Amino acid sequence: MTLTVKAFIKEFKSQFQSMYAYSYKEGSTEQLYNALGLYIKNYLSRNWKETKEDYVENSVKQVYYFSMEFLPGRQLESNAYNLGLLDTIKEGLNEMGMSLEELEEAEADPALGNGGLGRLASCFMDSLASLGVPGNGNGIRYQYGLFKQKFVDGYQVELPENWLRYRNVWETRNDKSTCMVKFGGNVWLEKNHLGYMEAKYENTLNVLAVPYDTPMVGYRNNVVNNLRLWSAEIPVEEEENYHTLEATEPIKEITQVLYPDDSNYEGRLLRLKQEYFMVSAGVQSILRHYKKYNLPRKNIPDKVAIHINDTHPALVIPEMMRILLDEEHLSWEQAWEITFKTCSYTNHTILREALEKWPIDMMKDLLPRIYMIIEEINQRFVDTTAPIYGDRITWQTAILQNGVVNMAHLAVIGSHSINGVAKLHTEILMEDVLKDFFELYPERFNNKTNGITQRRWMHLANPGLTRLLDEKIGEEWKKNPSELKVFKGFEQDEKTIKELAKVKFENKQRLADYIEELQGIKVNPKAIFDVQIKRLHAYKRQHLNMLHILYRYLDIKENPSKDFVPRVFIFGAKAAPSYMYAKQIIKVINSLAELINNDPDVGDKLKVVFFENYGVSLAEKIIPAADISEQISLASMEASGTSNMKLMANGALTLATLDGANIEIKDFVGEENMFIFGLSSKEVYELKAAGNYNSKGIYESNEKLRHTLDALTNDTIPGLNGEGYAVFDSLVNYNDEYFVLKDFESYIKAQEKVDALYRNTDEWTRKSLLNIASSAPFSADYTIKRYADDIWKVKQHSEQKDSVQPLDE
Ligand code: GL4
Repeated sequence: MTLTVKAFIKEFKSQFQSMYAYSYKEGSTEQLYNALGLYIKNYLSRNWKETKEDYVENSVKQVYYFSMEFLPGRQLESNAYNLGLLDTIKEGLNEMGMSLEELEEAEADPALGNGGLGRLASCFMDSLASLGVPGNGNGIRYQYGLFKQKFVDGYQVELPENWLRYRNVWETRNDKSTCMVKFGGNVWLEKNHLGYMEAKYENTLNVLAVPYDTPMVGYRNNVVNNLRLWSAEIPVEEEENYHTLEATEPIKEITQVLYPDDSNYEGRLLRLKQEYFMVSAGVQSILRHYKKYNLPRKNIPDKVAIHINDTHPALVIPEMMRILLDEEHLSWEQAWEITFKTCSYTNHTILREALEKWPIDMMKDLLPRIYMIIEEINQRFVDTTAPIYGDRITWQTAILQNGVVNMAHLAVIGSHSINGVAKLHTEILMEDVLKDFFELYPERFNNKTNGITQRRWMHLANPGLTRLLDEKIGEEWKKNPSELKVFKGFEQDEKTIKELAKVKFENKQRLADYIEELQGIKVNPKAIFDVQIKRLHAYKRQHLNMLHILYRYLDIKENPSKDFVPRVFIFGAKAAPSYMYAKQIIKVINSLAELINNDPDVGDKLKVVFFENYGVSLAEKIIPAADISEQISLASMEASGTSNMKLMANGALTLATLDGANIEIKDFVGEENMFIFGLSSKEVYELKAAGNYNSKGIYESNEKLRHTLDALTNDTIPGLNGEGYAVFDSLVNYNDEYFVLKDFESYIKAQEKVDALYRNTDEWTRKSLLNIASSAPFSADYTIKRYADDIWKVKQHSEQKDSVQPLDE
């Protein structure tokens, strides 16, 4: 039944009144938002319930995506949209004198992740539901999300992100489904009266895991899947043992705060607690739910797939073994076969410093039973592998090495599938990072290039473009993104080109207004909007971008009469709080921005905008307005990237190294429709192997570069306190780990090509059109379809079964 505007108004008013006992006319924005959110949640609750029941009644196989991070973004508009209610609600609100945009600003943007990895998990949740794939998320309900970033004098300052301060209307606390998670103490095995070995525990810390469930709404298909986030509490029956507030700390802290770094592994006890807490609660609740299917335990892999999102949840493997051995009393061989067939693992990074390795002593103390099981997994692995492949490879691939538990090795040994997140990344895993494992288990390796949901990143973020596409190619692309290719047919259509340029201009105007409102900087919407939005990390090379800006600034100062194409450089980036170098780069960019934005000689030719607190909501504002997508990581370092896909889908032209998914972007849109520069991954490997890179030599021999670098240390940029020196030093005196200087020249040339092309608006827009039309392969719907078919073996289970056609690549 469709909802009418009239019915919506009536129901909304009564919803509001039942919550606050006064008229909506008196409500604050927060209250109105809460009422609307709960109204939508009530509306979808029937589908939510029926989806759950349907899965059990039909004994369908379900996938559980285990991830320490999710970045869902605001859910009001997206839920209303997927339910098909958006227009009705907008109209109804307008009639009552409100606007959806205004209410939406009251919604917290749950920052329960660091960046790409967490956002990918949420794009996947959206696609699972929209494809009608029975899929669940499993994660942590952090009380504090990723810190709120502020700039004070250009320096990053971190503030707590208390996203739960006001109520979270989307979640449902589910006290019926709690689990108990045990830490520490002593453990031993004992025969029970039935003759089974049983694990006995004493002096454990018992933590109650309470699930909070959030609906994941499919796109117009009546499917509502579940995202389950766990919160740590004191078990009710043990409350009397906790006399002081202080005594409750060890429990409360487990789900208090997200670790703010995804590029660097910290061997901290609390993080290990978080990982096991989430894993144990998740696996327990899955196996409990499986009992509803009334099937033998050996059939678990036919009904359950567990996905390990990076190594953080890799303890799923020993935890599942523990339950099957100690509680279900299966033999090791039976338990191992079930576990191995159930689990699959994605690697998301080749950064060595991000690969988790837990000290054995820490693991033993915190998780004694789990450690025993890991030891046995390791022993059995060594015993079977050594006679066939020899000692060297066995030693290199063992789980226990040099006093640590190597989590990637555990994940690989215990999973039937191992995948990377872009073609190049998977190749690097096979040839370098996990080379030995590729020799042992070639059949387990596969690639699954990342994807994004067009629903959030096009339909909702860019209504202007969406309208234009609907008008030109019909609405089919919304269900079948591959239909976007039809838009290519308009490449030579002058009218369409003009209309597309107009859409982009309006988006830029809107962002320009927002920038002025937020930062007081006036930017010219006719300038090139050049965007780099991602975590701040040396390998992503925001400092290469910065050097180009500095170079350009000096050029403007020295050649006042030269004809420059106006440019606005836009950054969004958080640095891990302990990552000093990244923070120094932020400070340099901010001080440079201050100088440039206030220099009357520069005017409209150049502006630099660094947004504070980059996150999903900001990305939705920036991406539709971008002309240039900066994807300039050192080749081989960025596993995939996903902002590259979002920006392309919104018509930005990609300025990139041949790294991560940039390579696939090139394959789909063609080299002539983007700007490629820099070393290839092969060249990077060769240069590293040769060991003769000499950044100082480049500095000394390249006049342009020297001039630019010197400006970091000669007081050209006011307000710096040594940060310019720090960057200079790392690049010139410490041999430039990420080959910034090596790629500088070719980056500058690529930037000149950008300027030249932008002078020809039609030609630029034509390329922009081709980018949009070629972006379909990056739909997360396709990515999820491939995971579902190849790895999880789960089927689309809804009326919309055939909604996703296979992609003809
Ligand atoms: C990341 C990669 O750095 C990024 O390239 C990739 O797109 C993302 C999702 O696969 O995963 N790995 C880690 S760790 N954090 C990321 O964002």
